[in-house]
Parts: sequence; C-alpha cells; structure tokens
Amino acid sequence: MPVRFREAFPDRQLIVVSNREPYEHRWVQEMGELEVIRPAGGLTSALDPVLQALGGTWIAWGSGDGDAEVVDEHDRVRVPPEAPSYTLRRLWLDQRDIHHYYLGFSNQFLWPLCHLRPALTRIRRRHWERYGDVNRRFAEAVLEEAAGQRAAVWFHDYHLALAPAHVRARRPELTLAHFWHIPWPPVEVYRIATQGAELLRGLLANDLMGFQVRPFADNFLRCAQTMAGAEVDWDRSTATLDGHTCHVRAFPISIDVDAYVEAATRPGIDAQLARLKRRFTGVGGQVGIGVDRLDYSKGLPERLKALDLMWLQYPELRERFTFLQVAVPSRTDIEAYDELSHKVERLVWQINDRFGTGIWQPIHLLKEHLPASRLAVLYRMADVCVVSSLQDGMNLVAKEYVASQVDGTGVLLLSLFTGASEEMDGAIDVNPYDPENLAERLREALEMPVEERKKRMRRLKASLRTIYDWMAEIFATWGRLAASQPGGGQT
Ligand code: GDG
Repeated sequence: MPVRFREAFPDRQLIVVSNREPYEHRWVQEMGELEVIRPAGGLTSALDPVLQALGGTWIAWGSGDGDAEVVDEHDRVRVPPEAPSYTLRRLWLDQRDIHHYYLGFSNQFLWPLCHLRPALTRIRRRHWERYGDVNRRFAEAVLEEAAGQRAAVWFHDYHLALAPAHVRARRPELTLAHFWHIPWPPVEVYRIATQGAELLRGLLANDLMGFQVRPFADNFLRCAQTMAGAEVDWDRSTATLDGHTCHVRAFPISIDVDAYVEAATRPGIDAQLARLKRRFTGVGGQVGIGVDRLDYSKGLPERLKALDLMWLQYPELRERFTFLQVAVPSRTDIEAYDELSHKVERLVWQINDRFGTGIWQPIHLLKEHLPASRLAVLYRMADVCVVSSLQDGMNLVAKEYVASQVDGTGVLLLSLFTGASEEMDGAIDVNPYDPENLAERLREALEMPVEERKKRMRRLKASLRTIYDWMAEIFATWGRLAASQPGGGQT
C-alpha cells in the first residue's frame, strides 16, 4: 500500500488527520508505568502500517491520560514505540472541548442528523462554537506539520468538517481529501442544520470528498447545490464553490480480510468451536450472532423484538436456536446511549425470562470488548449473523462475518439501510423496522438447505473486497486529481 501512495504522490508526505489516535499512552496506576494501547478499529490498523512504511504524520486528539508525558515540546511522539517510524502529533482537548465539540456537536448533532434521527439532535450555539474552535486547532496543527513541505492531507469523518477550509485558505496548493464514514442525509433532513452552509463550505475546500456509497455522495452534492450555492456538475460528480472544485466519489470501505481468515483458521480452532457451540446451545442446535457498538443506529431493540416474536411464533426453535449479542458500550456520557443500554438489558432479561428453561438461555448478552481474534472465532461458529441497523454508513461487521465464514455455510441477514447492502450480494435482505419480516427471514435462514447457504456465501465472498483495495482506489483517484490541477503536477 505504501507503494500505491508513492505512485500517486511521488514527492508529497502523507498527513492523516482524525479525532481518534492510533496509539494511546495510559498510566497503569498500580505499577506506576505507562502502557501503550492500540485502538482495535479497522481504519487505524489499516493506516498504521502505511504510515510506518512512508514515515508521514498522524494528527489526532491525545486522549490517553499518559499522552502528555511522552511528547516533545511540539506535542510530537514517534510511533510505534517498539520501532519508531512516523510522527504522531497530539492535540489536547479540555473538558469543555470534549463536552461541546465531541459529545455535543459531533455526537449529539451531526451523528443523529446523518443517521436520520432529527428528534435526537441537539442544537446548541456553544457546541457549534467549540466545534469551530477545535477544528481551527486541528487546521493549525496541519499547517505546522506541513510547513515547508508538499503534503497530501487526509481528513477523516464528521468531527473535522470545518478544518479543510482553514487549511485551504492558508495553503491553497496542498492537496486535501476527506473520507466521511457515516451516511450523508438527504437535503430535506440536512436543512435542520442551522450552520449547514458553513459545514458544506468547510468540506468543499477538499479536492476529493469520499463517501461509502453513491447515494450519500448524491445527497451531499444536492446539499452543496441548494444550501451552499455550489455549482454542481452531475456528470463529473463535482461541486465548485468560489473557484475551487471538489470531486465527490464513493469508496466503499472494507476490512483486512486475511487477518479474519487467519484468526478463524488458527491451530486448535476445531476443538474450540465445538466447545463454544456446546456452551451456547445443545448438540445439533444453531447459534446466531450480532456484534455492535451500543448505538441507536444499529437497531438493537428492533432485533430483540424480532427474536422475541420468532420464539413466540415458532416454539420449535426454543432450545434449538440461541442468540449471542456482543454489545460494546459506547458514548456512555450521552443520555440517549445510556437509555439504550438499559433498554437492551431490559429486553434481553424479559426474553430470557419468557422463554428460558432450566437448560437453555435464549440470549447471551456480552457487554465487553473482545479481542478481534476472538470475534473471528465467534463469527465462524455462528450459523447466522444479524445486522439490523436502522442507518449505517457501511457496517464492517457484515464483512467480518463473511470473511470469517471459512466453511461457507453461514447466512448473513443484512439490513437494507446499510452501505454494505448496496455493495454486497448474497445476503438475506431485512427491514429492521418490520419485526415480523425480520423474524420470518431469520427462521428462513435457519431452515435454509446447506447448498443454498453455500451458494449465497460464495456470492458474498465474491463481492468482498479488502481495506487495501479501498485505500489503493482512493490514492489512485486522489493522485490523478492532484496531478491534473494547476501547479499540482509532480516536481
Ligand atoms: C463507522 C460507521 C462504518 C465491535 N465490538 C467489538 C469490536 N467491534 C468492532 C467490529 C467492527 C467495528 O467495531 C464496528 O464497525 P461498524 O462498521 O459496524 O460501525 P461503527 O463503529 O459505527 O463505524 C460505519 C465504519 O465507521 C467504517 O467506515 O462501516 O457505518 O458507523 O469492526 O468488529 N471489535 C473488537 N471487540 C469487540 O468487542 N475487537
């Protein structure tokens, strides 16, 4: 992958900018020592080796309690600790920044807005002001890191919508790209954003704006046209504002497929699978799995209602089908998340109370973060995987399940409202808003003949690409654009 970046940009250094950092230093109090945590996210683990090979810079919020301890006077630390090869530039957020920029504007306004939940949005002037302030500080950090250099700056996600315009204003010759990981809403919903035009102006300063799937890119262009007054060329998929053209494309993100295959086939796994299956269900029974951050966009209560209905309507599935839900708590400082967490626990308790027997528990709820290698084993064990998001940019769980299904007999139930559903072929489509539909599809999956299951899984695997394909495509498109722009040709 570093080669792909170098092909696209022979003489530019890569600067990645994201809210979350790839390495976090934390105090282990009882030992009086610092430990380094690597957040398990797919994006950080895919980009980290690229930066290690290229030696660029990653700018992010220094969120670890030991982060300040290890940086130099410019807030920089070389990472990874065991073989330092690139620079992590940390930016500090105080409690007010976290409250207004991160929990406020990013996660209580942009997140629900983009996931079509206007009733959950909170519009507060202070949130917006801090969001602008933190974005300016991110932009300052980019300018410092890019000083005196030709650079390609890659922003990530909804926390940083305003930073590109600040960077563009000061360094017009830098090439800027942004990847928006979550959906972009239709203009009818986006109009709720009082500061919608300013957010668009921030993002239109990029040369390349990437979305997960085409409909989100189209929504963005429509918003740019009607709310920011940009001139949109629908054939070329560009939006031009104040003489600057932003190219808008879909790049469906994916996972490190080989890493999941490897984890799902490691030595000794057969015995482990047999043990796990015995633990969750009797011999011959079937297991379903769901893996989600505890987020209202993932449709967890809807999934639980469908399971309830299924065991009610098809009593023959009691003691024969068990569901395992991995639900990692997330953004617990926000009320809507706290409420969701309680609701999910309550529903699971009610279902287990209603259908459970002396020898069988219908739902196992695991509210803990498991290592990715253990997830792969659970995915391989599960006969069905349920993704019931109400809205989802892509949904990587669907792809992880397919990658881990090395025997090729599992069935994927996939919500129509995920980016993955636009892209993948072979899943059983489900409508999470309709519990009867979801319950019936689930029973259908459990009764599906093995040949049909294998056929579907083959199609799913054929449509599965890797995160490295995703990155290569972005670098190639971005490099072509940069080379064709005035002054963008490589020197
Ligand atoms: C955003 C967009 C888009 C979950 N529990 C554990 C664990 N996970 C991992 C999964 C998966 C990831 O978290 C969740 O990814 P998703 O794609 O499902 O969703 P978001 O977190 O909402 O991500 C989404 C994504 O960005 C990428 O662009 O697809 O649409 O919302 O990888 O495996 N990982 C480990 N232990 C757990 O217990 N290790």
